[in-house]
Amino acid sequence: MLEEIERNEFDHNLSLNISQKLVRLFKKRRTTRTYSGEKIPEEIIDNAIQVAASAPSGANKQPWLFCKVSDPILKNYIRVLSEEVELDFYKNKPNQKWLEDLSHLHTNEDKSFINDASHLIIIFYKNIDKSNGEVSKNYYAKESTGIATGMLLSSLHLSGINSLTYTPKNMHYLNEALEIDKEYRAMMIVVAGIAPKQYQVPLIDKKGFDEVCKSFS
Ligand code: IYR
Repeated sequence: MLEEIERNEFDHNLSLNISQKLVRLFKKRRTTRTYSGEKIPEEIIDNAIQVAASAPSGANKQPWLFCKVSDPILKNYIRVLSEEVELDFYKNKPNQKWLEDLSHLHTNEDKSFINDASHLIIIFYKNIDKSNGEVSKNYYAKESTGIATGMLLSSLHLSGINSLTYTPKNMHYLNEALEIDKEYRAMMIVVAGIAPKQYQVPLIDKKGFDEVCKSFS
């Protein structure tokens, strides 16, 4: 399929065929919260990051930074810090409504997936760039980085890698753990790895096409 796309000419039937295949493939993507410990080749992660970094961005400022972590000691350190934040979220300062909304996912403060996943890809963005002695603004930095994150997830999925978009409520600790300048804000931890063979995803529904699309043709 990818070889055909590379031809770069619009062909009605080919495009239709590919778009149908993509619907089938993307409907199969499910968030994975348990990992087998299997290592993913570094090049697959690097390629997914290259796909993400090709995303469009406001004024082409490319406001993102992708930190990939596979070192077990650093992953464990990030797990310990993440679980502190999650303990506040679930136990010490709970927001009952939020917890109710999450209950069907059976999540809790245990973040063992951080150890078991092959890689963490920690995504940062910055609104202001002060790197060349000048101050320049990054337009739509968060939106642009959101687009890049979607492309990263798509690339991982099409490469056969399972993933999780992990968003602890407060992510400042990631700057400290990775020694990343404070002008960068952490947006998300993309957890990437391989699910255990018997892994069962929670039963969830996606909205129907007519609920998410209004047509004005
Ligand atoms: N960060 C917590 C809670 C959580 C929040 C949302 I929004 C989710 O979609 C899932 C979980 C956790 O990861 O457990």
